[in-house]
Amino acid sequence: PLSRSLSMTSLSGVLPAWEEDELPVEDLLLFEVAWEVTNKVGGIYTVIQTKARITTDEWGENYYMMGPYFEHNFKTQVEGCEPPNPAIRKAMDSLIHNGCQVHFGRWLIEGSPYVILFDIGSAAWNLDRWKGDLWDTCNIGLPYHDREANDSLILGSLIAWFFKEVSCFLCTIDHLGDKPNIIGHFHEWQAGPGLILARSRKIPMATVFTTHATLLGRYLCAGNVDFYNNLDKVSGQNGCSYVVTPNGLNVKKFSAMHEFQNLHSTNKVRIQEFVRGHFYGHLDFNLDKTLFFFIAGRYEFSNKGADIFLESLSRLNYLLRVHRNDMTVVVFFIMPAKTNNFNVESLKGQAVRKQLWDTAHTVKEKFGKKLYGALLKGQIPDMNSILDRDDFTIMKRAIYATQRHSLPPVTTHNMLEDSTDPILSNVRRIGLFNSRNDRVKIIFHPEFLSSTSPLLPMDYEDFVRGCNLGVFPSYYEPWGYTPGECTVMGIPSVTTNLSGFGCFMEEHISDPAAYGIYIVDRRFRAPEESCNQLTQFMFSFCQQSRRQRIIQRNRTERLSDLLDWRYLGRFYIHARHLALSRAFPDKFKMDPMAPLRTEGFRYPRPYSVPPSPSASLHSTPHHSDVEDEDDEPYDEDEEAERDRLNIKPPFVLGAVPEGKKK
Ligand code: G6P
Ligand code: 1S3
Repeated sequence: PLSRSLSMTSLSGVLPAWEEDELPVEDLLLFEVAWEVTNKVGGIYTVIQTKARITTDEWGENYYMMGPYFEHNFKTQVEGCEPPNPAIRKAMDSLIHNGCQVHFGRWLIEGSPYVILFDIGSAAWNLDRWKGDLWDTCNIGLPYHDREANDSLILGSLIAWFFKEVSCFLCTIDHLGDKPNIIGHFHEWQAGPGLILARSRKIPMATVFTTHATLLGRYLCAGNVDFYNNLDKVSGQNGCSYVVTPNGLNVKKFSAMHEFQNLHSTNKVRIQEFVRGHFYGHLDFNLDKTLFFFIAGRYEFSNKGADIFLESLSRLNYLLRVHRNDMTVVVFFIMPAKTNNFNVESLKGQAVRKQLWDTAHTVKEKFGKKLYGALLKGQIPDMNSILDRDDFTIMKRAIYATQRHSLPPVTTHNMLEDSTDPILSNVRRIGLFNSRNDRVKIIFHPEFLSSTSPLLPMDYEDFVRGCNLGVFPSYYEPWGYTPGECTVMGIPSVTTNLSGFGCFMEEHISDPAAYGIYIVDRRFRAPEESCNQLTQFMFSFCQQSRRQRIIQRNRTERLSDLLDWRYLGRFYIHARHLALSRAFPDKFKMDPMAPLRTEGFRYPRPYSVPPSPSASLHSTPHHSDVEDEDDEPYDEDEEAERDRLNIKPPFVLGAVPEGKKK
């Protein structure tokens, strides 16, 4: 049989199971088009790359990704091979025969999907003609010098041409109307011309367009349109249907809770080492009572909420001081800006730390040998003479090297636009200069992290694991991967109800803060109130004991199933069903009574959190000021099991090829 029942059981036993008839993928070809296929620019790359595994699992050899060809990307990420499908070989040959370069291979990521990559440069000589075509068919004109728009038209024209060839070839082998149907799924405006041209040329295929709202959304939202609340009215005269497709991740589950907790611990030690160097000579705070917060992403100061974050940090600093709280918060800003390499002071800090370490090691070795020698003779060594004059000299020299006459720097790099940089300007305004009295310290690392850095040699994932809280109070964020990445690693984070992620979590979790998802209300509150709310979240976080943080991390990690593509992939499946039922209504029917419904499913408040809202702010079963308190028996697995039994959610989906219903 071409169709069998697809039963997506819940991953953890908590999430809703899902029953539906599978599409006859043997009779279909799925092409997904994006500028970021094998080409990392931003979040769309993460969508495409992490989703590949579940899509290839479902579609096997009938799934192809398409995008632009860049020699370096191809050489480093793709294994070239022959297309297994004759229709694709034929279509590629036709383009190649006409002077355009097309490359085929397997993308070396999980799932190893096939990729078809089009060389924009090789086809650029057609640009004027293709601009004319676009104008003639849909009255869309492109500005002469707009390189991005021109490239997207060339890619789109090549792709529409390719689809035309594939569909012609399929017609030639069609006997009894059994040729495979094509689905083209286009991501974001750069892939848009391909969709427009394919539709205007009436190529028989089902089409899906996903906006990640990087540009289209920004323009729509910039006007006076309440975009997200009026999606159904924005669809235009052709009557598109829409599905909101939350972004997932490829979740790596550990078999035991303590494994990801250990990763937090080991990576935190690495961050502590860096901090020891950065604050040399000013290390008058207890690293065991220091929390690491961070914000990371594209440097869009107010869109990403760095503005309200800084303001809230200034208030947090005040609160920690007046309450005589003994916690220190070191906050990292990881946002790339124009720089001229690391600054001397930051590099010197790490050199000084290393020198102190080497000195301690040398003295320890000598000390150890003398101690060992004495014990062999059956003696306890004289502690007053076990270290000699030379030992004291090298120790004193090392300590002298730690003297500094300036405060630990706020930024790790030489900034090219130091005086106008928005983060630095605001740091100057609020006066958070890493002085001794400040309980909140700032480190601005204006470059993405890398494990090969001489300063902070950690990749982003390890860094996130070592931190205590990610803070992403975005103002404009269609989805926002950063808090989701924290969640799947079991690290609590702050998000907002103006981000897709925040809205999704708000919808599906009864007490998000208890699970380590703090959602700042930037939609219905004035900026001043949002700022206070963010300050309060951070201050409450600082008041938790270590044990409470550990419990909260366990809960955060438990949400990761909700963000796994194995669960969220169903929204993409739904979109494809919908497109097929629109393009080929005789063959694919969509059951109107069975739309995809997500409402109704919610993670309940954790079993151990008292029902009062104020108590849940602390997100903890037993609030305490004592670090490492461990006197109350507490069974986290038991809590997880109770939560699981507490949930009975429904999930339905429909779009079933005619005659193939069960
Ligand atoms: C993990 C480790 C513990 C460590 C803790 C630190 O849970 O398993 O050994 O004490 O992290 O947590 P903290 O919230 O203080 O960084
Ligand atoms: C967009 O990238 P951005 O940072 O311009 O697409 C991402 C992937 O869908 C999304 O996570 C993000 O919110 C969007 O804004």
